[in-house]
This record gives sequence, structure tokens and C-alpha cells, in this order.
Amino acid sequence: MMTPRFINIGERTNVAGSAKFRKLIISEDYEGALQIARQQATNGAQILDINMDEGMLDGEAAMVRFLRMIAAEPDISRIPVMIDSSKWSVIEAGLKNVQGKGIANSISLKEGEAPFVEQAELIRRYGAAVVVMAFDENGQAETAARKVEICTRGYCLLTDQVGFPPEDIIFDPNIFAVATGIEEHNDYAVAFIEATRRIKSELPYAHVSGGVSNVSFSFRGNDNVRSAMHSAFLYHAIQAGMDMGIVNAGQVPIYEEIPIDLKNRIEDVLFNRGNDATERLLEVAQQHKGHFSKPTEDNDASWRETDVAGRLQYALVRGINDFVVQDTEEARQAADRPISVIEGPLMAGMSEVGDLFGAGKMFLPQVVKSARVMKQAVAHLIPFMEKEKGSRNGVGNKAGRIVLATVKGDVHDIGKNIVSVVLQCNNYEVIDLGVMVPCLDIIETAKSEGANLIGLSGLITPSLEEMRVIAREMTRADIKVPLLIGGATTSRVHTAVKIATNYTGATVHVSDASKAVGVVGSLLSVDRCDKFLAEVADEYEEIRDRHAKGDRRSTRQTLAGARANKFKINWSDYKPPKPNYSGLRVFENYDLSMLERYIDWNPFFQAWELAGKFPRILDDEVVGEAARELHRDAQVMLSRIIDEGWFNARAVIGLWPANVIGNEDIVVFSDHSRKVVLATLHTLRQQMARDRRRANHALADFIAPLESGVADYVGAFVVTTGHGCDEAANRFEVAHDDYNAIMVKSLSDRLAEAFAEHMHERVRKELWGYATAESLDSESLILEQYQGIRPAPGYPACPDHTEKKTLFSLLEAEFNTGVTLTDNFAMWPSASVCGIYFSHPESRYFGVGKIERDQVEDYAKRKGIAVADVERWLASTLNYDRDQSAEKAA
Ligand code: B12
Repeated sequence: MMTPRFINIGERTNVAGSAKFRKLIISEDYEGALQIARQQATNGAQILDINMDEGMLDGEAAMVRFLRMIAAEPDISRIPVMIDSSKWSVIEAGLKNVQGKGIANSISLKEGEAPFVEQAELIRRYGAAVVVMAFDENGQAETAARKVEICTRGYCLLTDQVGFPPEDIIFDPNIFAVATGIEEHNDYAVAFIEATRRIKSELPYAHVSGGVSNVSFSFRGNDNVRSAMHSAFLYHAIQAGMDMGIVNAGQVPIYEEIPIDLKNRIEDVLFNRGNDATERLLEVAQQHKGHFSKPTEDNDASWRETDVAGRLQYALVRGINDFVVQDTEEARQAADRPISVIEGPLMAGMSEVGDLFGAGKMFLPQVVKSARVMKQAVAHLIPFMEKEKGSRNGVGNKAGRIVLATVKGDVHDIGKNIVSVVLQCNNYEVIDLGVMVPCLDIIETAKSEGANLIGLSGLITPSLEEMRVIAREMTRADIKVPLLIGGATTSRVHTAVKIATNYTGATVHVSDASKAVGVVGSLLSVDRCDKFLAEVADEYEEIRDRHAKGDRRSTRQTLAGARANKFKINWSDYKPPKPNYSGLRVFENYDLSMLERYIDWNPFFQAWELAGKFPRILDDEVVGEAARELHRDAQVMLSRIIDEGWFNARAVIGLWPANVIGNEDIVVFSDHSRKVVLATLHTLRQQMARDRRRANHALADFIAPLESGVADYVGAFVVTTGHGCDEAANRFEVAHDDYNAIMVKSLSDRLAEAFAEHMHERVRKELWGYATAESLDSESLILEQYQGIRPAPGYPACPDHTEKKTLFSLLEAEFNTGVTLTDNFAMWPSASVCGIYFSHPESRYFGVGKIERDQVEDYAKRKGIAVADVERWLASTLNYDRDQSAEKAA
């Protein structure tokens, strides 16, 4: 039963949640859309959630237009508006246009503290309240402990750092589906309720909200059971303190009126009582209605009965390559010239693919499969076209020529390859120079090939520096074509502040493959280019302005001050566990089947741009079908990789006596006498202004100082599953099968990460042996619910990639694993991970954040290198402009 203090959020004005509202907005029937808002208000919604996140829409414009219309309707504008978007620009546009006090939905710590604080400050300036998702750098919180931990962190930042009124903070600690058949999900409802109870008691004045319908997602198609579940869930969550939620109020039955048998079974599921709770609910649920399943097209061969053009088009849109050569040949024989097959049915099919992708109706894996059909068809036609002396690549008029490269010192290419495929699908010619490409090669190729655009990709932070250098050299070489920047570590801010300022031509950051097509299209369009560039220039100018102001705001304390607030462990009370052996252990041809259970599938789906958490993503209403198919294909390939031993997995693990000297240096000793120093690992300390409740961490804090007399230890590792990967990918590439080439690389990455996870478990349980009794399932491993950490150079806790050099020499890693380091400290082969092991129960991951010049100078002295070198490698970690600082010094 709902108590009066619970606030209903109406969600029908959400294009993602209501097909009717979406249709009205897309067809620009804003009057009709207004009716929906009115109905929501009349039906008792006390807040209106408005969401315009739809591929076909200009989200900002739609949000602004709708908000302005609402403002003129007194019966609607009497209730507050929640501006809901995953895009910050839409939220900001909404905040500027909302009447009265709005609510921004949502921000999170997903990208770390800096953007979180920046966005919160703006929201505060607009006087709005904020919804904070329980989502941080490690993903969405699933357990009560993580939900509370993230919300507490968000709360402290908002109240201490931003000065946000606590009563304007609404936490959304994630309601996830229960009764999915996956054991780990059984606690999701209790976790939410428990987290709500703790948030309400521990974080004064803050509110708790959530999307209630998620909880019953497993019962879609059975509205009776779903709404009974919502009612029961709300009954308990509200008692725990939940203040508001997205609920279809009119459809929630009164708690007391739910038939007792159904209610008991639902509550057993919600509270995870008994192993058979889901089955017992299913028994009743089935009395109401059976499960729906979509008819499969797999066995439907009727499409083979259409004409050849129809078949080619069908195969392209569905990515079916079984008959591609046969059909292309038939089409060729019927056509006047081979090129007509491309310009006719193939291009028609691909433009349908492009439209569907643009409209958010097809997803990346499906598009890459379509591209495979196209490539294989074109490959079949090329010899015939060459006979006719066809144009370059044998294909008719291209929309533009783009040079793509992963920059020098970087080996990552999955993202670049995906962009390349997507651009080719859209009729651009791509000259892909591969990985580790020196600046000069990029410039010379762009010149000699007359490229219309240059695209650079990079994964690790040293690549950011390389991109800046390339931009400068492009200016010097008098190149004028637009420069596109992409890859995991790149950002709009870095592009605007550091790269665009070094290039006289246009520079545009592109966050993912789907956006690449639109950006390239605008840049190469005679009509749209100037307007697009002017918008980018304005936007980047604003970013630079904000960045300059932000720089001044983000005060840091001195290194001495940060050291005084270091993370303190009482060493006199603690005896570090002694490893079962000391020195190196080498593993060759490691059994790949051992690694399968450690795979974290979430980054895999992210790489393919499918949004959602595994395994829920497989049942997702929007991307579920694409995700299932991709997962199925991945399983098939994984079995082949394992059964046929495609990769040679190699690892080296080292465990040594170690202590801290000074404040941040970990000295590694050759043996237990602790007389001979093998190497020193240098760590960096957080310098953000902190109150006493939170320490300024450095990884060295987790190891006993030498003067404590406590015998402590440290470990390190390099693992790789990359040997054999490029060869496997090449086999697919020569068969024009980018889909499987990208698939094999992304699986090799997943196995590398899984290998690191597996070896860490072996270290804890056996090689170091401090957690012999540990027994964790895959989910808990992914959530790192174990003692000890394994930070990797380059990760936020140790941002200095050059430390890999020390690790490699300690581990004799090149010899022991065949992994080498590039000039910029990327590892080759690409699917490799290295890191340091800490065993202390209080050791944890953190981000060093930005550091000041005093620490840089101290660090340079400790490492015995020049300050300028430290500044170069830690460029994106500096809290000051090193160019200005160098000028001052000079
Ligand atoms: C998967 C992953 C890995 C995999 C694979 C990496 C590889 N193949 O090289 C493994 C597990 C092996 C790995 C290892 C490491 N990783 Co890693 N990894 C990631 C992770 C989780 C995802 C990266 C990814 O593959 N994304 C999917 C692809 C498809 O996306 P993408 O490359 O960004 O490309 C898309 C867009 O950016 C864009 N795009 C890309 N290029 C271009 C180019 C143009 C022109 C355009 C228009 C668009 C465009 O379109 C693409 C498609 O949408 C990121 C974190 C993150 N969330 O990004 C960390 C991350 C990249 N890794 C990081 C680090 C530090 C490492 C290691 C150095 C750690 C270590 N010490 O072992 C190693 C280095 C590996 C090496 N070979 O040197 C850091 C880098 C930050 C930094 N400070 O340098 C990150 C950001 C994690 C973090 N938050 O600290 N990693």
C-alpha cells in the first residue's frame, strides 16, 4: 500500500519507455505529446520524467521545445520536471529551459570524480536537484554494500566539495530484475531495500528513488504478476525509506488485495527465501499466462524465393553470408557490368543498413556482419572489375578518403577497426595504416593519397601526447584536412585543450563508431561543413574556458600536507602473510579452458557498443536480440580458440620481500635477508584537498615501512593471451571477414583479463597463499570481493606507464612471456596485462587524480630522471600547465 509520503514519477513522457510518446515526438506531434504529459499529471504523477534519448532525434532541441510547451500549460507545469538523459548536453539544455526547480536525472561516478563534481556544480548553479546513480568507475552497484559505498562517496563529494544541499540529492541505487534464473540475481531486491534503509539512516536528508518496473522484468508479458510484484516491492521499499520512484501508479494494485498465495511467493522471491522461490513463483505465474518467445527466422528459408536483388538486400540487412558468393555471381551474370551489382542491390542493402543503424534499430555487431556480406560480395566482383579496369578498389565513386592509424607506441586497434568497418559501410574509402604508426608515415600517406580526413586512435595516456605531437607536425607540414581523434583514453576536453590548439585545421573528437559516420558526413559535406565546424569551434572554446576556470578551482595540497594525511595502517598489530615461495614462476601454454569462467563479459558488450549489464543484456528489450546473437557467436569462437589452441597463454609471477622507504617508494629485496635491493617501485600520492575522514592514498601505504621492522612482501605479474591472436585475426581478414577478425581480438582481450584474474586467485590461494579458504563465484570475482588488489601501471592508482619497465626487468618478462614494451610502454602483443600484487586486507583501488609540481619534482628525483620527462609521461595527470611552468622556469 502506498503511503502519502511516496512520490510518483510519471514516466510516460519518456521516448525510451513509451512507444506512443516516441512516435508523437518523432512525427513532431507535440500537441499529442502534451496530452500524454497532461494525462500523467491528471493520473496522479507528482513529478514528470522527460526523456528524449532517441537516435532519430535531436535530443537537445526536442527537450527544449517540449519543456517550453509544458511551461505554458498550468495544469502540467504545476508539477516538477525531471530532465532525464544519458547525455549531459541534453540535461544542461533542459536545465536552462525548465520552469521552476528542476531535477537532473542523472549523474554518476562512472567516469570518476572530476566530471561528477563539474556536472554537480553546474546543476547546483541552475538551482536544480540531482539524481545520482549508484554507478562508479567499476560499474553499477549490485550489492547493498557497494550501493551504500558509492552513494556515500557521492554524498560526501556533493555536500563537502560542491556544497550541494543534501535535501536536493536523490539516490538511485539501481533496482535490478530478480527471478532471472541466475542465482546471483536473487539478492537484487533485498540489496536495494537494504541499501535504501542504510542510505536513509546514514546520509541525512538525502532521498531514494528507483525504476520499479525493472524488478519484475523476468515476467514481461505477464502484467498481473508484474504489477503485484511492484506493489509488494514498493510496500517494503517504502517502509525502508524509499521516497519516490518511477511507477505506473494507476496500475499498482493495493498490497492487501494481492491474493495471499501469490503475495507470499512474490515476497519469497523478493527476499530471496528458499532456493526454489523463483520456481514457485513461476508455477503461479504460468497459471496467469505463459512466456512469450519471438519466432525465429533461422529456419525460415522463404527469403531465398525472391529475386536475386531481393536476396542480396535481405542477406545484407541480416548479415547472412552463406549464399553471398552464389548470389553475387548470379547478379553479376544478369548485370550489364559488375559495378552495377555494387551500385544497385549491394548499395541499396547497405544504405538500408545505414538508415537502420542511424535510427538505432540495428546495432554494431549486426552492422559489422552486414559489412562482411558487402566485403565478400565486393571481393568476388573485384577480379571482374579489374578486367574492365575499374576504379581504385574496384568500387565506384567513394564519398571520401580517410587515413586511419593507431599512433606510435600504441598497439590497440579494435576501436579503430570498428570505425574503419563502419565508415567503409557508408561508402568511405579507408586507408588503414595499422598500429604503432609513426607521425611521418601518417603525414606522408595523407599527402600522397590526397586524404580528405585523418583519424587517430589511442588506448593509453602516452598516446594523448603523441596525438598532440602529430597535430603540431601536421600544422608544420601545412596539412589542412580535418583531424579526427578517438580511442579509450581520448576525450573532448583533451582534444579541445591540447590537440586542437596545436593544429591549424579542424580537430574533432569522436567518442564512438556510431558517431563517426555523422561527423565524417558533416565534415565532407559542402553544405553542412562550415556550420558544423563553427559549432565545434564554439563548443571547444567553451570547453577550454571551462577547463581554465576548473583548473583554478581544483585546489591541491602540498605533497608534505598529503603525506601527513597518508593512509595509516597500524603495523604493530599486523603480521603480513609470507608467500609460499619467493622469486619467479613462469607459465607456458596455459590451459585456456581454465580461463573461461573468469571472463567478465561486460567490456565485451561495451566494445560492440551494446549497452547493458551482462547477463541482463541478453534479455534486454532493445538490444537483447543483438546481444544474444553476438554472445552465441562469441561462444562458438571461444570453443574453437580453446579446443584448437589458437593462443599461447603465457605468464610470469614474482613474489618478493619488500618494504617502503621514505613515503612512496617500495623497495623489492632479492631474498629474506633484505640486504640486496632488486628494484624500487615508485608510487604517486593523491594530492586532492581532503578532510581527515579520507586519506591521501599512495599504493606504498599498503606495504610496511622499513623502519617498522615488519617483514612485508609485494608481487608482480605479466600475463598474455595475445600470442597467436593476430595470426587468427589475419586469417579472417584475408577472407574479408572483419566481424570474426574483431571478434577474435575482443575475445583475446577478454581472455587476457580473465588470465590476470585467474592468476590473482592462484596467487591469493596458493602461490602467496594468504587466502587459502577463499571460495568466490565469477560474479564476486568480477566485483573484486577478495583480499588484496592488483593495480596495473596506467590504471588510476598508478598512472605512470614507465613503471612497467621496472616490472618487466624484475620479472624478466620479455624472456619469460615473449611480451615486449613499445617506445610508449604499451605491451605487445596487445592482449596483455601487467600489474603489482598487494595483500593487505585494507589495500584498495583509488585514483591518484591530478598532482602538483612539488610531487613531480620529488618523483623525478626519486626516479633519477628529469622533471621534464616525468611531466611528459604524466602529462594528463598534472594539475598545472607544464608549458607555462616550463616558461616560468626558463
Ligand atoms: C578492454 C581493455 C583492455 C584489454 C584490451 C586492450 C587492448 N586490446 O589493447 C586488456 C585487458 C588487454 C587491457 C590491457 C591494458 N589496459 Co586496458 N582497458 C580496456 C578497457 C576496459 C576497454 C577498452 C576497449 O577495448 N574498448 C572497446 C573499444 C572498441 O573501444 P575504443 O578503443 O575506445 O574505440 C571506440 C571509440 O573510442 C572510437 N574510436 C577509437 N578509435 C578511434 C579512431 C577514430 C579516428 C575515431 C573517429 C573513433 C575512434 O570508436 C570505437 C568504437 O566505438 C579500457 C577502459 C574503457 N572503459 O575504455 C581500459 C583502459 C584503456 N586500459 C588501460 C590500461 C592502463 C591498460 C594497461 C596498460 C594495464 C596494464 N598495465 O596491463 C594494459 C595495456 C595493454 C597493452 N597492450 O599495452 C587504461 C588506459 C588509461 C591510461 N592511463 O593509459 C584504461 C582507460 C582503463 C583505465 N580506466 O585506467 N585493457
